[in-house]
Amino acid sequence: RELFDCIVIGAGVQGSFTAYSLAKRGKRTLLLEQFVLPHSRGSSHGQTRIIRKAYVQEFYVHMMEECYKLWAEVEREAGVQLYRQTGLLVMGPENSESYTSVKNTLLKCSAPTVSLTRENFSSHIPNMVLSPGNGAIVDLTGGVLFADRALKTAQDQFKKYGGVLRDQEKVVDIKPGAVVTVTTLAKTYRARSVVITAGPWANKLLAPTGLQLPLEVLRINVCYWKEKTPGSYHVNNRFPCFILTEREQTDQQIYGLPSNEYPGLVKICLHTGSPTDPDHRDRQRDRSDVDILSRYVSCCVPGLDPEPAIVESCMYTNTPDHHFVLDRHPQHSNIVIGAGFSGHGFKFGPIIGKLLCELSLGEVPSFDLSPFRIRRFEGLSRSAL
Ligand code: PYC
Repeated sequence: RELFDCIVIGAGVQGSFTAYSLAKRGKRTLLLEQFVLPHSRGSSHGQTRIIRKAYVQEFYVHMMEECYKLWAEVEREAGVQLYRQTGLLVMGPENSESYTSVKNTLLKCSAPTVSLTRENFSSHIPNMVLSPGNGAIVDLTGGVLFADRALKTAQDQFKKYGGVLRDQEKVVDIKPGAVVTVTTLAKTYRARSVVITAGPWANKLLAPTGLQLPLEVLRINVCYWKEKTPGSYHVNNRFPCFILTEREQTDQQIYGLPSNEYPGLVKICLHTGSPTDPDHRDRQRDRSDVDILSRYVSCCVPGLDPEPAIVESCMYTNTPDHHFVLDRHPQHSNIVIGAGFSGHGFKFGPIIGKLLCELSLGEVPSFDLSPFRIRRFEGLSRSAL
């Protein structure tokens, strides 16, 4: 039976970019996906995502500095546009930790920004209201990633580099060893290393390897709101992406993107949801976030109808600290795990792919991965989370 250098399990954005990085480096790589591609059953579907440098932690800003270059490299290589710069408007209570930390980190990292005042806010952002007591700063590097197109591009480039992509092949067993054996519902494969990038299914796949991570899977309501005047929030009208760092003294964030995928509809969502099982996502029907969003839209985005026109769903896989897991398996160093992207991983796809590729080849990773180690969860019991 053929021996692969690496098998990547899960063809979402992180797995697809990992497989792409491996194949680009000439490694014999198999990318496995449980569903028929493309699909909307995981966390990588939809036409758009936000890309930004605006973060509290400097390490994310530094990763994004490299990642913008990698996105541009993929765009050049494939001859497609994946990123559109719109700016990212960051708003939050002026003296709150959440807002001031993002602002200070942007300034400390010399990211290009424009600070807005209450006086000039509406001349820059005509169709939004800055809540009383809130500050506003624009991360000029922020913008929209064309998500579906990015995912397909990573997979197409992977195949161009000689990679093998098999969809509709659910993995049912992983046997660790110097050569790892991966069994799907269709076949058994062997590889020198395995990368698990299975999103909400990570713990189900890790079970046979004796590891469980403290991951919480949430179902997210992805809400689209109708413009009262067509085009007023369109990307061509220079409406930016935005993030509200906290809402009414809760740590809940709200984010929005200019209208793009559905003509006349703007995506505005709460950056959280309700616990779910990824195999039965649609049994979770909590819509309390929609009420919170309706109130926000009616007061702060007055050019939109305050009832969502479309509600789709997606999933987040959260770690307790909302930082990613990018590490080797503690007992089996040739099994590498990329998990827990906690609803903010898409924009990092190309750099995460590069790092997971380096880990799977036994190399020293090109970024300090200490914030992303599995060891940080020691002492946390999974049931307590
Ligand atoms: O990381 O910017 C982000 C984001 C926005 C919505 C979900 N994630």
